[in-house]
Amino acid sequence: VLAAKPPIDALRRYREALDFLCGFVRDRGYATRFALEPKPNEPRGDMFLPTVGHALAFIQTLEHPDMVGVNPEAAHETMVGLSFFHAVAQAIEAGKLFHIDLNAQRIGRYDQDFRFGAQDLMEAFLLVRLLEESGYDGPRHFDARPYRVERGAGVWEFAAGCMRSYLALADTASRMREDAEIQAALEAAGTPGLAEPTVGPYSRAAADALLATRFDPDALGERGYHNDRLDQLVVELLLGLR
Ligand SMILES: [Mn+2]
Repeated sequence: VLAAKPPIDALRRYREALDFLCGFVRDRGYATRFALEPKPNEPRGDMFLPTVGHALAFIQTLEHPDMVGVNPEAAHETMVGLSFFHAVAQAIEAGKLFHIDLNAQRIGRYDQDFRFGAQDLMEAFLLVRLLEESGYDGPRHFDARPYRVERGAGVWEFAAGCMRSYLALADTASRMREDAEIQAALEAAGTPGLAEPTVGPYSRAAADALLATRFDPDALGERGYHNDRLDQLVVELLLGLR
C-alpha cells in the first residue's frame, strides 16, 4: 500500500541495490550490463520508475551510470497512453537502449502483450524505422504472448507473425527512403531542417543577433506544413498503395 512504502526511501534502496550489483560485476571483472524495464501500474499498485523517462533520470544518479540502461516494452508505455516510439527515441538519444521488448497493446488496458504489429501499425512502423535507421545494434526481442487458445503450430504461427511484421515494416522503411513523393512531403513539412541546430551554442553576440531579428507573425502563420498529406502518404505506403 502507498503508506507502507515511502517513495524517497524506495528510490534510495533501489539505487543502493543497483550500486551494489554494479560493484559486484566490476569486482568480478564481468562484462554484464543492466537494463531496467519500466512498467507503470500493474499488477496492483503504482510502480516506481514507471516509464522510460523516469528510469533514464534515475540511472544518472547511480554510481556507475554507464553500466545501466533501459529495456523498454511497447505494452508498458502504451498502456498508460504514452508513445513508445518517443520513449525508445529518447533512450537511443541518451545511449541507453540496451535491449527492447516488442509487442502490441491498446491504451488503457491491462498488459496485453499482443503479437508485434497487431495494433497501431503507424507507430509500429515508425518504431521499426527508428530502430533500423538509428544504428541500434542490440537484440530485437518479442515479449509477446499468443492467445491462450493456441497450441503447438498456432504458437509458432504467432512467433513467425511477430518476426514477419517486423521485417515487412523494415522493408517498408527502406521503400519510404526511396519514395520521391514522400521525401518531397518530408521536405515540405520542414522535417530535414529539424536535424540542424537552430541558434547554436550560446554567446552574447548570438543572443544579440536573435534579439535583433524581426519576425513577421502573419507570414509565419500563413506558412503551411502539409502534415496531413505526409501522414496520408505514409498510410498509403503501409496499405500497399505505393
Ligand atoms: Mn517485457
